[in-house]
Amino acid sequence: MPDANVTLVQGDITEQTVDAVVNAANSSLLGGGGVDGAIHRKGGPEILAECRRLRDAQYPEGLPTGEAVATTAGRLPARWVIHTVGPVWARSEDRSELLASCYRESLRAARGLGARTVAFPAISTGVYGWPLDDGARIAVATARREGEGFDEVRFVLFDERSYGVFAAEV
Ligand code: AR6
Repeated sequence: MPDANVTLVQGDITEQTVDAVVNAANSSLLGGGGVDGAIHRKGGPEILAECRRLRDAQYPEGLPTGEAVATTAGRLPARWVIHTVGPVWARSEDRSELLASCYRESLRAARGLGARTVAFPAISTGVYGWPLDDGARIAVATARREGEGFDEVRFVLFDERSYGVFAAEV
């Protein structure tokens, strides 16, 4: 089976000209720091308004960890933002399947929208504390396995260190 076209860039997820960018959100869908803060700041209030509507209509208890849902991308150069909730890292419990699920469900949502190109940040590796090397391994393996049919599945790494760790997996 041919691998998906998995690529890497060092940069800012909010500047990617792709069909869909993925947001490392939290279950409230109401914004936060890191990638989430940057996406809402640059994308403008339309994204938050749609998140609120989705939350009220479909996720009154919040979006569960490992699931994904799409909104407009507002003023970002992408067409859609796909919000997914990564697991918080825990030493006592293996939550790898939930992290893989974020990538898989985001790609499924992207496919449903007709997206051909998708950009991901390194989900859970910031505020949620996931070790970067393990997060990179799960991210790349899942994108390869689940990304068939996309023109490009791009990982966008904010700094040189995370770029280097992902590069070792690709
Ligand atoms: N573009 C690309 N990558 C970025 C950017 C950016 N603009 N900003 C940070 N990163 P995080 P999480 C990297 O914390 O760990 C929020 O408050 C960052 O260096 O954004 O899934 C949410 O609301 C790190 O490697 O996401 C949640 O509460 C990676 O993106 C919580 O944080 C992910 O870091 C989610 O935590």
